[in-house]
Amino acid sequence: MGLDRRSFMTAAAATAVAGVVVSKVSMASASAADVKDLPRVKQEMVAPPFVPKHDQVAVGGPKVVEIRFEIEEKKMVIDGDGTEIWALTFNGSVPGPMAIVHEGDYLELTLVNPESNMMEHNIDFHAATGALGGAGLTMVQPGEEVVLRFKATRSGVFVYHCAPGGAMIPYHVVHGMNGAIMVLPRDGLKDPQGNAVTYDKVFYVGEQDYYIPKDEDGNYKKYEAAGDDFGDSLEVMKGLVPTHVVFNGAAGALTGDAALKAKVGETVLFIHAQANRDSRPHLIGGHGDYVWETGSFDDVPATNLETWFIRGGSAGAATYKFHQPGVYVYLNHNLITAVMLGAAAHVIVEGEWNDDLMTQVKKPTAIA
Ligand SMILES: [Cu+2]
Repeated sequence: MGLDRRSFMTAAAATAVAGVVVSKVSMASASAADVKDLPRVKQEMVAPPFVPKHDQVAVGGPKVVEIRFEIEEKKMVIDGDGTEIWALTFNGSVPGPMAIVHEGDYLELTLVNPESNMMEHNIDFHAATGALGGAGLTMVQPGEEVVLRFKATRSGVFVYHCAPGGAMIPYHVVHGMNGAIMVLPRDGLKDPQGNAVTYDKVFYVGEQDYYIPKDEDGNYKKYEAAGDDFGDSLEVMKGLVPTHVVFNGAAGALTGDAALKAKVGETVLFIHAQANRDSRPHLIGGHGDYVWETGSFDDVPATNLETWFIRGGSAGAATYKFHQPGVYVYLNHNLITAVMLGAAAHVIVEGEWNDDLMTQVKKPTAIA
């Protein structure tokens, strides 16, 4: 059964992608010799909501930044009721890990599809130019690996996702196979007046919509292996109504013991990625001080936003300096999506309360 399933998954995707096969004839770049001379650094990937150590302002000239993604098809529980999905992941997390480079650097990815997987996969970097964002050059069968290098010519935060062709594209994306990278301007982020904007920490939030099939009794179905839900999933997906919309893989993944933590006076850069569906990030009790809503750091940031918009298939970034302690909720301000489907996180902020900014003048008492 395993082999049959694998050949079905492979054949379906191969047929769909046949029309967009990329010629490998002209791949030698004019600047290949120059790239060979650049310094190389390995960037260790960390699981979201955290991001790799990085310089906010580039030190030295362009580099080749090497990263490694190992594809993992794994069963994940996505809510408090034990609902399962056979997730398709980069490095085992939803979203996949964030790489950070500077404009002018090269990102060199080794994409590994272990023999134990069922399906073929690839990667489309929205930050990259050509070959379907790299998807045409990175298709790997189980048991294969591939190396792709692209030059980061545009600064901003950008989605990446698997795109193996046809219906497999949305299927893989709504099974978790997406993430974001950040390409910083070499001289760092700037406010509208051109002054430096710096941050103390980054929270990387990947919003994920899931479409879990139900049985005749209305219970979410469970499957034995990755890909077994293909037909059922497509039926739910076609309705465009997600059963779950969550941050970082599962409802509650960033609340309770896993809540994000900050201090009064700290500036946090929130990066919000949504590979498939529109979103409206909002920080209850706070604001977006500087917001690169479209994700482009080449654009002047918006300021003082209450809620911002993330187009499906993009990532955006916002800074906020915390002024008050307490528990903040960071959510999709479609409140049905946040409260009933799962798209909410908590930020626990420590520090001194400022009575001038807010005070409870009189506690609730009986109406006089
Ligand atoms: Cu995939």
